[in-house]
Amino acid sequence: MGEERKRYSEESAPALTRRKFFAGSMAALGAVAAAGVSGCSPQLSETGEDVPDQVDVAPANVLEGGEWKSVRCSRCGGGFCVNRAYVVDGTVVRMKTDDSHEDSLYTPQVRSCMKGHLAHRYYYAPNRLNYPLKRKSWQPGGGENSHGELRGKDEWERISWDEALDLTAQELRRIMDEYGPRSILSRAMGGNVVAGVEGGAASGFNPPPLLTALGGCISEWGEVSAGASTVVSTCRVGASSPFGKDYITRSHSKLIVIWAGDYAMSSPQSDNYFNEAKKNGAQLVYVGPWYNLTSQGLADEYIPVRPGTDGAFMLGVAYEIIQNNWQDQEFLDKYCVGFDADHMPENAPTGENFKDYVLGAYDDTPKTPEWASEICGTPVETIRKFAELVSQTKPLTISGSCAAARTANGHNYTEMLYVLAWMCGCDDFSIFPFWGGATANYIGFGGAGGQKYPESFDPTIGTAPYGNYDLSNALYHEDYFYGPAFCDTYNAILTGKFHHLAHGEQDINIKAIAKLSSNAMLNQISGIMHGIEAYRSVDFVVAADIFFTTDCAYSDIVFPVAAVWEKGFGTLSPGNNVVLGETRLTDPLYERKSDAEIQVELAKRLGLDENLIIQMPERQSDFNIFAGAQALDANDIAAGMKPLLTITQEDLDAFGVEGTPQEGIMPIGEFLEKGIYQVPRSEGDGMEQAPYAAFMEDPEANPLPTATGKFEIYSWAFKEAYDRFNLEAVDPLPKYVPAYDGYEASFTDWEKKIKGEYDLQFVSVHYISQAHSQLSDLAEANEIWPNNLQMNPIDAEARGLSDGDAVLVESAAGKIAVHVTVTPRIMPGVVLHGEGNGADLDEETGVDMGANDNVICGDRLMGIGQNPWNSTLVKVSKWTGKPLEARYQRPRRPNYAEEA
Ligand SMILES: Nc1nc2c(c(=O)[nH]1)N[C@H]1C(S)=C(S)[C@@H](COP(=O)(O)OP(=O)(O)OC[C@H]3O[C@@H](n4cnc5c(=O)[nH]c(N)nc54)[C@H](O)[C@@H]3O)O[C@H]1N2
Ligand SMILES: Nc1nc2c(c(=O)[nH]1)N[C@H]1C(S)=C(S)[C@@H](COP(=O)(O)OP(=O)(O)OC[C@H]3O[C@@H](n4cnc5c(=O)[nH]c(N)nc54)[C@H](O)[C@@H]3O)O[C@H]1N2
Ligand code: SF4
Ligand SMILES: [Mo]
Repeated sequence: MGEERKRYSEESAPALTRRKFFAGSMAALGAVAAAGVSGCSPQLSETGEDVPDQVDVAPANVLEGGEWKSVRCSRCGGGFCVNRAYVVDGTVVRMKTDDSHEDSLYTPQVRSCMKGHLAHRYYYAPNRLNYPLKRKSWQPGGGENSHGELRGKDEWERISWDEALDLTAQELRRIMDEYGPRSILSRAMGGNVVAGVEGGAASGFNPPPLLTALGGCISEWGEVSAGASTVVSTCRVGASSPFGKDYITRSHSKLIVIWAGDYAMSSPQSDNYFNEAKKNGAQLVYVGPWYNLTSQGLADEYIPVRPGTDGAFMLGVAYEIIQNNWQDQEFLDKYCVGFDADHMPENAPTGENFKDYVLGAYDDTPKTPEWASEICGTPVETIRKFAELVSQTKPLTISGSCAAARTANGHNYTEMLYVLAWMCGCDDFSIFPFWGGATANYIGFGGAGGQKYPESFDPTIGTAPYGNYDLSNALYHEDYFYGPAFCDTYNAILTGKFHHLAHGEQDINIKAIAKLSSNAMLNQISGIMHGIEAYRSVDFVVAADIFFTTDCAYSDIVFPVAAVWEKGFGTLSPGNNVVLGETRLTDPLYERKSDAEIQVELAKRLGLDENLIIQMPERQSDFNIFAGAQALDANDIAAGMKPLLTITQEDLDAFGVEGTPQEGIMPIGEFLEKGIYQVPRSEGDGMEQAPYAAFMEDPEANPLPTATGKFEIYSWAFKEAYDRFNLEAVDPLPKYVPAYDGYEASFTDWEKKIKGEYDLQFVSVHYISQAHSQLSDLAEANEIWPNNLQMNPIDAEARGLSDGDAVLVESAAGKIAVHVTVTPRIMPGVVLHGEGNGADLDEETGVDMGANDNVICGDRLMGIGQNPWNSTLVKVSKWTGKPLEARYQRPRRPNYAEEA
């Protein structure tokens, strides 16, 4: 047995006895062992006492007795990738990725990354939740009974499903009757919830149907992935998340500027397209504080810019362009409003124009490269050279990510990125974390499952038919966004006051927190220390998850959830020009139940009509989504969208579902085997995406959906939209404002450059070995890519730190302990760490030994309710506490006796 294997099995051992690990599939193991799959001689005794510690070690050439099934990974949202699982009697023993065809630019293989390949390790990890749990000191009834102060410290006990469901139903009913729907908080943030909870009962911001059926609840609003960018984009561009041109068009760009995003880490498939452009001779420039994987792999030039100062950098570039008259004046005159005095929109109450702002007419501060350099840290010469390059090279692609908008002043990065593009005559700009290019519109998103959600009964909590999510135009509606913003929630719980989107401060009285079929909220939203205090103050906290996450650790009742592989018929998801599908691979192991089942069981106990939760078996509604999928047929583009799948009566009978046979592009059997449908592309195939083509052709006849119908450099609509939040004053022009907790704030004396206590800027990134909190406990991923704090040698030396040292990182919000990597790849004055680690608070010292970024990134309410993660100031010193292990060396497990 090799070293690595030994370590894995040792690590797995304490959580569950290995006898229990595969208790649900002993038959499968028998088959595996008999087939001689076990390359590592597992000892399977008659009694099953000592089963193989892992069965997925078989060399490919001895795989027998099972079949390859296509699954799909959407864990990180950074791609939707093809995974293939070798399944022996319901047990996945090995994984590979898309090998259904030759790889090419036009029909790329949709390969999964390391995290996708580790899906079986993840789903079979010994620290999965298997049984319902109760926190020992908690009793229903509220007040003293709850012993809320012990959340996160208490012991756990394994309880029966009946007990867990009865207790939860009883407590939710009591709180609803005593305090009403505004006392129950449903926590969800949409976004990546899609990664895990498909086929379940609810997703997105929508509260779980159970709570709506019970009478309603409070839910949160705000921004996660997109930072402060959506409202800017809607008002200035006319699209909430502008996508640029498609990847084939982009492969012919001469200059590609990648702003912030790290596609190699967070959207691996995008790298393909950029590589292709490079082969065609494109020059690639990367802009950001970290010489990250994408810049290492692709960039011809790396431009360092401090976090939160991109707006200043771009204003310096704009100044240089204007001074040299390099701007594309024709583009600006024809398609934009507000660039100069001659092209102002009709409604421009301040009367100021962009050009004069840049030249310093309104504030006596010309935005020269020298002015910018002092703020953004980029050498003046680099700013000048970049100005010439970006304005003089066509075709130009500007591919931004919202990481730089996940800042306190993130709107300014976003708006300046657009203005810079327009000054350069560029209509291929995007600002979205993934895909580095347009998602194609030649794929349908699957039919409706057929489940309907209950109406909200209580008019005081919003008028949306269900839930509250309507961000489609990124202009918030007060009726939908009636609860606190993410960064206001803990404050709301602790003070009884919250900031209502439209009506300012209001009263609130949260007594219960429910995390059902939703995200890892306590772990993933800013301000965990504040959050823990808030969680400890309420009567009841319930969480349902597949792992024992931070939310579970601070709950009273925990439900073990069946993962995507273990439930329903399967799942279907659209990717970048592909549709991916998978079917259920295994039955739920142990006592796990699906999210929907849990809510149905609770509904029964609450005397609610279970039809309010689901109207048909999950298997049927999942299948309906497959049956309703549509796509463009590459052989018959003129026909438009067609049903994707051919389904026969025999198929319906074999799957045990109801439906009508239909003619589609490919047989369902073939689709499920390959796991993928792609529209094959070719050069000049007429399927190119150019989001503004009609507008570019004739801007008067085809206006944009902005207030003026044009790209808005001056945008009064933007100012008005921001004003509605009542959190931050903005200008109709893209004026630079230093970020709260940004670079400027790290000084007590800016003129003399005297630093304050928190002297380093902290950046929180999406790390390669983790999908947010998922996989952060998995050794296989984290040993390859340790999630260390990145620090420049200049800063390390000043603090007496060496590579590999353990350090203490402190902000005004909290403290974490973590190991440091000393590297010139990060700018001096900036430190960077991967988000998502499970918090692991040492109660004595108040230090999070799990190194969760949200312990140090505080819950500051600003802008449009974005989490301003990348505007955080910290200080770093050598760790002097007890020896520090990395997060994955201490997988999270509830402490309870195995036997109920
Ligand atoms: N500091 C910092 N924090 C951040 C960010 C950052 O940059 N810095 N990024 C933010 C961004 S952009 C995002 S999108 C969010 C993502 O935040 P989340 O979406 O909360 O992230 P995940 O950790 O992927 O959470 C998925 C949760 O669902 C669970 N799960 C998986 N399958 C199922 C299922 O079938 N049922 C149930 N009930 N649970 C399931 C997983 O175990 C996990 O707890 O994080 C945000 N948080
Ligand atoms: N491996 C992995 N991939 C993921 C995810 C994951 O959890 N793990 N999550 C997915 C999700 S939900 C999202 S939203 C996306 C996010 O994907 P991205 O938007 O790419 O987000 P990050 O990785 O946080 O940041 C990318 C880069 O932005 C830089 N950056 C940070 N702040 C600034 C700034 O102020 N200015 C500039 N110029 N650069 C800055 C960082 O140095 C980093 O290299 O990733 C998706 N893909
Ligand atoms: S983790 Fe993200 S990039 Fe990796 S396989 Fe899954 S969806 Fe694809
Ligand atoms: Mo995200």
